[in-house]
Amino acid sequence: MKAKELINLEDRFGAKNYKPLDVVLSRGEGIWVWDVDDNKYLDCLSAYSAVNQGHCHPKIYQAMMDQARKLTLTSRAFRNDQLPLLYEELCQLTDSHKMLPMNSGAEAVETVIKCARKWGYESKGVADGQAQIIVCNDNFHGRTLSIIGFSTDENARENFGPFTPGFKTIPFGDADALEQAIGPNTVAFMVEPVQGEAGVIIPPKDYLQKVRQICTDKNVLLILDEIQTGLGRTGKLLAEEHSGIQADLTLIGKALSGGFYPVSAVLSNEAVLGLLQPGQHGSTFGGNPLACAVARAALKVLVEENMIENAEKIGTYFLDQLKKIQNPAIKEVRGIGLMIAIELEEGTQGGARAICESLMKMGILCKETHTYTIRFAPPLIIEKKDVDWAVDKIKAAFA
Ligand code: IF1
Repeated sequence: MKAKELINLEDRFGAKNYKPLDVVLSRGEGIWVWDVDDNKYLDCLSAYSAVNQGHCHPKIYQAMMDQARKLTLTSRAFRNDQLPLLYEELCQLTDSHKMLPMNSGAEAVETVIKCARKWGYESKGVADGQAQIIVCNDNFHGRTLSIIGFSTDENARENFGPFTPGFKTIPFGDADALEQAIGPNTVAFMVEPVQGEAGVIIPPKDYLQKVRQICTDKNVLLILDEIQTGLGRTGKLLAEEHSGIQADLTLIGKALSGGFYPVSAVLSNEAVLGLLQPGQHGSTFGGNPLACAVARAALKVLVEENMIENAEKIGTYFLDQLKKIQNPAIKEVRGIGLMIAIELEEGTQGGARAICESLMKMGILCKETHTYTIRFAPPLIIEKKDVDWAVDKIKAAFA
């Protein structure tokens, strides 16, 4: 079927909760994707960092096929032979004491909210129903009701209320604001190490260290949402490593499956996840053997094929090359690892969307965030020659 017909079907039968570029993809391999007319594109979005390992990685594919032939789903009413291995491998890799498997990122966030509240009541001694969690302005943690309830993006919230109480927002990157906001009922502070949706906003260098100290001093859990920043995207396995700290609870998702399957997880120290008792949380698909086999392979290739080191090295190179582009429309180029953004001057004709549209015509797929920011987040296996090719095109798109 031709692109136009497929787009028409989508417009007719689909909810319009997205405004995708009009490119209809049908195939992917590594850093490349192809549309239905066989045009080839460099993927500079990586499915919002879910395909860090590259499209259709053959080893993840093989693990998925092998497992799909044997056993896909048992429910957690029974045990399976993959989950314990994922537990062990992931906890060892991330230096965690325990993990809890879910499916989507938003589910991991919901899970951590439940766990943090439970810890607040049972360990910290907060009075029933009073637990408060502090989050940041311009946060992005997902789309469920409780999560959008503490979003500061009006478009994400409008007409979806009433919302879950118990959240307070403070400015991002401001450790003093955290210190002031913490009260006796505060159980946790949840933050993205680098804000993704907000436009790749990197906090001050000592921010996470300060935040860690404040949380420790005030007996408040530090929750890092590494669903986007984790698993190599910023040039470290977890972005917290840039600051030399450890969160009490860490959320990962997206690239945990290399894009094959929705898999997410809450990582924690013993104290928090250890509080959950049978019947208090779960999911039909969470921890299923297919998901676990896929996640095990996705983690293995990420480490064994040195994708994390590559993200650091090529990310630095990509950022340097982009910084060299001279154009009055460019306000700032910023990034960490392969999480990079170009912010345009306010009022630039057509905004970031126009640049994304031109880049698409030149064979690069990327996505604007807000009106004036373009994000570049290719799979972590991208090489220098591909970056050189891309930078030439990006230069041309600005010219
Ligand atoms: C969409 C952004 C990326 C996330 C963090 C939790 C979740 C996400 C830090 C929820 C999800 C996505 C979802 C996607 C757009 C996207 C995104 F632009 F909104 F910020 F990646 F850049 N925490 N991020 O970034 O995970 O439930 O989706 O699995 O279309 O909403 P999810």
